[in-house]
Amino acid sequence: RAFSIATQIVKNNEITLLDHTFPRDNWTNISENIISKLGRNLHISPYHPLSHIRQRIVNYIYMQFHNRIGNPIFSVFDNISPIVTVAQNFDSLLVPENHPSRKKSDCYYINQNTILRAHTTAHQSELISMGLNNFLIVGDVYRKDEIDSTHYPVFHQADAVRLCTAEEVFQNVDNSNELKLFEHRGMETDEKQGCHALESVKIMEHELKNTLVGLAQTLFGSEIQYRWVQQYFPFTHPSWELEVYYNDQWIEILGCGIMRQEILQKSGAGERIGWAFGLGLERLAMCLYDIPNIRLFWSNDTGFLNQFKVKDPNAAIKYKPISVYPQCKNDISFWLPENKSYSSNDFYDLVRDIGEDRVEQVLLKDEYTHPETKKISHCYTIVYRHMERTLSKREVNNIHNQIAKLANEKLHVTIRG
Ligand code: FA5
Ligand code: MG
Repeated sequence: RAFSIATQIVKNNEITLLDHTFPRDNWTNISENIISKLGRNLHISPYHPLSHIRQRIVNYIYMQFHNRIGNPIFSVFDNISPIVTVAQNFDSLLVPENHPSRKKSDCYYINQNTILRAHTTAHQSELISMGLNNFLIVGDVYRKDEIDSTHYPVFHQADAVRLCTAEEVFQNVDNSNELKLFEHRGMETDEKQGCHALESVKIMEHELKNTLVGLAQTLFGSEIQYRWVQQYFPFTHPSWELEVYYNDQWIEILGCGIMRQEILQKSGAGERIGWAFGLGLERLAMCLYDIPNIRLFWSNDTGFLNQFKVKDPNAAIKYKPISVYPQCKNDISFWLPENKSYSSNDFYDLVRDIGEDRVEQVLLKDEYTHPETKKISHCYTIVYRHMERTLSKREVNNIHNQIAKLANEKLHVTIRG
């Protein structure tokens, strides 16, 4: 699997992340551990549970919003660098200068002007400035936070923005000419911003909430219990959080609201009204797959990853806890017999026979045909792990050698090297 590992080169007063070099200053507070997470891109790694969730959200939004000939109207951005300016992450979203979310103790600063985004909302105003009206942003976000089974300093979010003209907002209303998006000299209330006409806000709120309840039902089933909770965000008003009842508790899955008109105005879309939401992928995945600890998403352990190795992102998967004892991987390569049939399944059977439950996984790693002799070679990785104890290197080697010996005798393969 190819993923690029971020490199840190500490030279004088510089820091290099994802191939870009930044000056350090007294705001720099990014740690080695965080740096090692840059570029992992779990949300677009094939078969990763977070990637399945991303795909399900994208599919849902594509299905809900399409044009007359059925093409999706949302653009999806899932590969924007998490390195953003402080202006993108906060100022563009009207977060006040003294807001606690800006604190050094809450964010990872690269320097005073540059930060690892704390939410994918950081990109919304620049994408609006580019002329986009309907888009999704999915990516990794970074926050200094407690570390327990549901918190991790890196997690993943999906943000959506939808901007509508008056014609779009009132398209299903008869005699809609009297209805307006905006109101002059209006007052801000709990229900709306001063500049907005209540009728346009209510229609947008309705579409937003319907979309999100539909998403929750698509993921969790149509019987899922949910509730809306009033919330405050500097960049939306009114604002809400959606909570779902799962495993005997209410879980906050997302924040959303009617976008502050000032953001649209500054980004050249002042004639439209917009809604936005932001949700956490880990939280959804932990509920859907019964994943007990958020750290597992970062596991390279095939015992974890292989449980999600399905093509269909909608597949119902329930995670089965893997043994806590360490894995030991050992490769075996052999030439297949020339005049006899061979099937990998026979080999798997033989491995199971000898290794019993000390083998967790066997993977066909490589297949190769010799250009001249046309002989075929297979290479397998055997993953050893006992459920109740740590296997010694010697014990693993004994099993491995016996597998090689019996594969040669019974399957007529020729062990290489
Ligand atoms: C935000 O980040 C807003 N940007 C969301 C938003 C976007 C609101 C657009 C309005 C319009 P919040 O900090 O609540 O809000 O995080 C959003 C979601 O991310 C949460 O509902 C939760 O699902 C997830 N989340 C937040 N913190 C964590 C964490 N430490 N670990 C895992 N998931 C988290
Ligand atoms: Mg929240």
